[in-house]
Amino acid sequence: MNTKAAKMLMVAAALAGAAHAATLRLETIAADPAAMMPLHLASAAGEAVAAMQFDFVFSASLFSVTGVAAGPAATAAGKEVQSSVVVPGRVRCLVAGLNREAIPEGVVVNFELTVAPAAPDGAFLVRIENAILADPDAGAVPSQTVNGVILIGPVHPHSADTDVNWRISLSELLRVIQLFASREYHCAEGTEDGFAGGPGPRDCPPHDSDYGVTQNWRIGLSELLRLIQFFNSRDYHVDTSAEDGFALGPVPLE
Ligand SMILES: [Ca+2]
Ligand SMILES: [Ca+2]
Repeated sequence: MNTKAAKMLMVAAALAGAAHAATLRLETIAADPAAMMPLHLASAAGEAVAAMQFDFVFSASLFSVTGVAAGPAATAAGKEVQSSVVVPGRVRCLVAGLNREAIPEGVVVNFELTVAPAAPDGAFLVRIENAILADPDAGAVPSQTVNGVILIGPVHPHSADTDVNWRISLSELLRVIQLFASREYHCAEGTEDGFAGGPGPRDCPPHDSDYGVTQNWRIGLSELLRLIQFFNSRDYHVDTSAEDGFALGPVPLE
């Protein structure tokens, strides 16, 4: 390897390391008509986070935040949460304390949300923006964020999306190809998606890749091709007007 290539590799390694020092992650939760959205902190080994500031962003026409409370991870480190509404749909939060304690991994903040009475059924994005994380010496800790999704009404993530990240991964696609190849499938508690190949009980809602007029406890070729579209499009979202209940593209804010 020449020196230039080695240098580039070192820079790439440093960037890769820095990009994942800490993660702030929201969840996919159902709201009917209120819900608690937890914000999780996960840190790379040895990376201490002593304080943080961020904006919690959501659609002001769909939701209101009725409470912002410190989670167990913040409380364990003696931190308090202060919040203020910057504009409707944007709550700025500060998690800090008069100490140098590192916040352990876990739930840092719980957001109490209420759904507006006129909100339509669907799945809608909530996210963290402008995150600033600090170590005990007030040095910046690089962070990444994972969006949350709030489900309103009888909607759900696609059966194939077993890790519920609103993307169909290769392994999730391969799982459905397995069901496709086994000709028919049935309900099976305890499996990754609640189904198994072959004949058996059909006492659960069918797989989302088996839908519409071709809902027959078999994954057909056109049904499989639909999932391959989702796999190729990076992400998918709920679309209550679509035949299978889903569409290509990211989860909308409203
Ligand atoms: Ca997934
Ligand atoms: Ca079918």
